Amino acid sequence: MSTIEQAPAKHVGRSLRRKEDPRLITGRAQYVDDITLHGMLHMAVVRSPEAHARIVSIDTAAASAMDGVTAVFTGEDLSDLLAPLPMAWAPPGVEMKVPERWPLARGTVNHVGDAVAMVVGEDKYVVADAAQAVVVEYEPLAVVVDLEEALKDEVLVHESLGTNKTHEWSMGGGDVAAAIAAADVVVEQRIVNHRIAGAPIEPRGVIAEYRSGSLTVWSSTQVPHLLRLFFAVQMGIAEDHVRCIAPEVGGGFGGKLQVCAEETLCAWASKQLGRPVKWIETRSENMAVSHHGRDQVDYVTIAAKSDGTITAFHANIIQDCGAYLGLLTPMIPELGAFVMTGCYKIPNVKTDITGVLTNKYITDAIRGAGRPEMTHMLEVMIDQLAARLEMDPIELRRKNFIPADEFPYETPYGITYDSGDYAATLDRALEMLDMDALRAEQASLREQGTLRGVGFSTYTEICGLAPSRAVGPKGFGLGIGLYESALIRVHPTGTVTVFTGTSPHGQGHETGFAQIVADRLGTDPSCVEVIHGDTATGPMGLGTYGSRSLSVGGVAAAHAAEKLAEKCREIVAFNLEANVADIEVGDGRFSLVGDPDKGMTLAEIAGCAYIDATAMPEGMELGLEQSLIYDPSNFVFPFGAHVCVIDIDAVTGKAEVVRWIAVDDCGPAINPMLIDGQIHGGIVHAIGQALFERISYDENGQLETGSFVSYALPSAAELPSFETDRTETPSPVNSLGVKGVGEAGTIAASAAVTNAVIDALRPLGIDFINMPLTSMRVWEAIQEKGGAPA
Ligand code: MCN
Repeated sequence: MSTIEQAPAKHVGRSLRRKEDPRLITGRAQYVDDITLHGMLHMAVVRSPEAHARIVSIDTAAASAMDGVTAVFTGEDLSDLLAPLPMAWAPPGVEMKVPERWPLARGTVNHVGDAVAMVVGEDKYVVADAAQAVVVEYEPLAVVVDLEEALKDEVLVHESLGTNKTHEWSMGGGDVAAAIAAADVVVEQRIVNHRIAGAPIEPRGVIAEYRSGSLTVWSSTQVPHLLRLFFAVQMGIAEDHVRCIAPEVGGGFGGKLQVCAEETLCAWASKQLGRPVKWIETRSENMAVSHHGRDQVDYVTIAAKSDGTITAFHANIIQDCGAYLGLLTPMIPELGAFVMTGCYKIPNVKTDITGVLTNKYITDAIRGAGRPEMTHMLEVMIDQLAARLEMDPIELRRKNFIPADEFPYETPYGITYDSGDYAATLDRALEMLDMDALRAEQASLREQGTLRGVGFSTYTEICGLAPSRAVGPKGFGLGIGLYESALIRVHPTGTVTVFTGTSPHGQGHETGFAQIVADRLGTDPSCVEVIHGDTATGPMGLGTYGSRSLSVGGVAAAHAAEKLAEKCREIVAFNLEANVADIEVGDGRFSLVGDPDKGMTLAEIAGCAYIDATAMPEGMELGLEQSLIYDPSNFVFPFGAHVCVIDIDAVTGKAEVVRWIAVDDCGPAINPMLIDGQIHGGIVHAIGQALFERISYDENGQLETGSFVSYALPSAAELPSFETDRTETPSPVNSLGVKGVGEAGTIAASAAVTNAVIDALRPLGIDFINMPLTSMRVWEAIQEKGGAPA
C-alpha cells in the first residue's frame, strides 16, 4: 500500500501560503551580509584585467601600507592548501584533462577576473581601495575565446595540458548512422546555446571564523555539507571541527552550487589572522566570476520516415568549459544526454560531447544544467522536421510520443523513465489555447504588420538527483553518491522540528516539508519548523539543486515522519488499551478507528514519551525522534507541454510574448502554489535566455556584459501572465509519487519561444535563427529577406 493511502492527506495538496514569506517580505531574514562578528575583517580580491597572461610580479607594498589594511596575500602565500578547488566528476573510463585551479592564481591568469591577490582590512571601503593599489605586472599571452577556435589547439589556455580539449564522452543506443542513411528525410542544424548568467538577487557572500582549531563558515551556498567536506580536505581540519551555515540565501539558480575561491580565501585568511573575515560579492563580480551556464554549440541531425516516424537523433555537442573546470562543469551536457530522446520513441540516438577550454570564466550548472540545452535542440528540431515534412508540429509530436501505457519505459540507452502521459498535458494545453482562434488572429494581425507565431515544446526531464549507486563514483562518476537525510524531533509539548539536508534558497521547503510531516504526525504545519542549511544541526545532506529536494529530501522527511507515527500509534494503543492496527492519524490527532472521540494529540503523546514513562509501552525507548537517510531506486521524470504565443513587430524586429500556457506534471502536488511559483520563475529564466540575456566576451576575452546595464534581464513588464495547469501522474519511484519541478519551466521554455519566433517569420522565408532572439537579430533576419512585408 502506498504512503499516500496510509496517511489521508489534509495539508498536502493545499496551496498553503509560504511559512518563510513573512520574514522575507518584512526584512527580518538574515543573509550573510546581515551578519557582523566581533573583530570582523573584510576581504577584497585583486582580479586580473587580462584574459590570459603570465604574472611577472605583484607589488603589494603600497596596499599593505594603507591605513586599515591588515594583510595582503598572493598565490604563493597560500602554498599550504592541501587541494585545489574541486571538480567532482570522474566517470569511469573517461580521460579527463583537469587544469589545476587555486583560489589565487599561480603563475598565470586565464580569464578576466581571475583572482591574483587578496586584501584584508578593517572595513570594506579600505580593502576595495587597497585592492586598487596592488600593482600587478602582466605579460599578455595569446587569447582564445571562441570554442570552435579553441578546439584547433592553436592557442592553448593551459600550456601544461598540451590541448584545450578536456574530454570526450558519448552515450546512445541503436545504430544512428544506419538509421540516418535509411531515412526518407534528414534535417541538420547548427544550434548555438549561448552563455548566460545565474543572476540571483543576492550575490555570493562569505564569513569565515577560525577559532580554537574550529572553522565556522557562513556562506550564501546551495551546498553547505559539501562545503564542510571540502574545507576538511583542503585545510586539513577534522570535519567535526568545521561547521558550514547557509543562512537566508537570496536565490542561486545553480550559481551557488559551487565551491568557490572566495570561500577558501576567507577561511584561510581567518586562520592566518585569528579574526573573522567577510567577503561580499559585488554585482559586477557576480557577472564576471560567479559561474555562467550553457555555452555550447550543437550539431544536430534528426531523421524520419516520410510519415513522420522519427528514426534517429544525433547531437554533436561542443561545450565551452571556460578557463577551468568547476565543481560539475564537464558533467552538465551529460546530464542533458540522459533525456536525449525527450518524450519520443526514437530507436537510434547518440550524443557525442567534447569539452573545451577557453579564456573565459567557467561554465557550470545553471537552472536545468544540460537539460534545457538538450530539450532546446530536440524540440527545435521537431519543428524543423515538421516544416520539412509539411506536417503539423503538434501531430508530429503526438505520433512519436511514448504511449502512456508503455511506462516504465526503457530508452535505447538504458535509462528507465518512471511514468508519463505526454498526450494528456498536450491535450490540456491545446484546450486552453484554442488553436483555431489563434490561427485566425494570426492572419488578421499579419495584415496590420504584426507577425504572430505560436511555438510548442513538449518535454520530459530527469531530476530528483540521486540514486547513489547510479550517480556515485562507480556509476555516473560523481565524487559522492546523492541521497538525502531528515531528522525529525517531536518536542515534549508536541511541536515538531524537521532538520533536512536540503538547502533551499527560494523554493519554499519550509512550507512543503511542513505539510508532508504535519499530515503524518496529525498536527498542523504551523507547529512544524523546518531547519536547513546548517551542518551542525542535522545529519549529512547533499543540498538543493537538480530539482531533487522534494523527491529525495521530502521523501526522507515523509519516511522519518511515518516511522515516528508508527511509534505514536503504539503509544496511543497502549494508553487506550487498543490494538495498534486500530489507531489512525487524522484531524489533528491519533484516534481509534470508528471512534474518533477516543484518541490523543501529538502533544499528549509527546508528554508520554518525554514526561511520564509509565504511559509508555514496556521496553519502548523514551523520546520521539527519528533520523533517516533515503536513497531512491531511480531518478524521476517530470514532463509537460508549453505553448508560447509571440508577436513580432515586422519593422523593428521586437518580439513580445503575449501568451504562455504551461501544463506540467510533477506528480501529486504537495503545494500547488509552490509549483506555480517554480514554473513561473523557470519560464522567465528561459524567456530571458531566448529573447534578452547573453553573457558576451569580445575577441580579447574582455567581458562586455559585466552589469545589469549591459546584461538584459527581463522584468514583469516584458512578460505576460502565465496560464498554468497540471496533470498528476504519480511516480512509482517514491511513496509520495512526486517528481521535481524547480527547473521544469526553464527546461521547457526556450524551445517554445524559438519555435514561436520561427513560426512567425516562416512566411518571410526565415526558417531558423539562433538565440538570443533580440530585436536586432530578428530585424537583421527580416532585412536579409528583403525587409518588413508591405
Ligand atoms: N513541489 C510541490 N509538489 C510537487 C513538486 C514540487 O509542492 N509535486 C514543491 C517542493 O515542495 C518545493 C518546490 O516545489 O518547494 C521545488 O521542489 P523541487 O522540484 O524538488 O526542487 P528543489 O527544491 O530541489 O529546487 C531546486 C531547483 C533548482 S535546481 C533551481 S536552479 C532553482 C529552483 O529550484 N533555483 C531557484 N527554483 C528556484 N526558486 C527560487 N526562488 N530561487 C532559486 O534560486
